[in-house]
Amino acid sequence: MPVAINRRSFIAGGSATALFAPHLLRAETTDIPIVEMLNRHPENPKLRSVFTPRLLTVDAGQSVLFQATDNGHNSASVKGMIPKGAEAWKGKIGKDIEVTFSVPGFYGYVCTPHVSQGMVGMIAVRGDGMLDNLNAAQSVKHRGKAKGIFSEIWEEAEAKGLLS
Ligand SMILES: [Cu+2]
Repeated sequence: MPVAINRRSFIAGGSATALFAPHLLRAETTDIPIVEMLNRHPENPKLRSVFTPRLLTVDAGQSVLFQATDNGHNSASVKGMIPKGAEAWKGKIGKDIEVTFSVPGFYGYVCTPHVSQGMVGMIAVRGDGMLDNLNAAQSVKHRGKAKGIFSEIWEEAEAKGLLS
């Protein structure tokens, strides 16, 4: 499961809380799942430039935080790989970005500088009409290693029963 932190309490808690009880910053949780942007995969350091987890399932209306744990990465939705009516996003390099997923379906995204090295991921958003953009999303062509990684992600999604 992704790690979740309570960013609201971080802000609301202010510096006094941070000074006296820094552990509290990580102790509370919310339901905001996190996708980390990393230079190396935590379990397989040979894998460079990865989103972890690269496939995440949420419910419609939930937000996801793409966290710039390592520098030099971003998260940007792929044209043709998000549902109709959904908003595209493009994070700044090295910055966190929080995205709310209102429309059910499959959202493919990439790291702009590392897409050809296979730094890609997907958010599967559960809800009515989730499968509506499946064919369109799977039909998008990819370059370099992105092609193979997206294939693996679709296989993972299939194995999790998300595609039927
Ligand atoms: Cu990257």
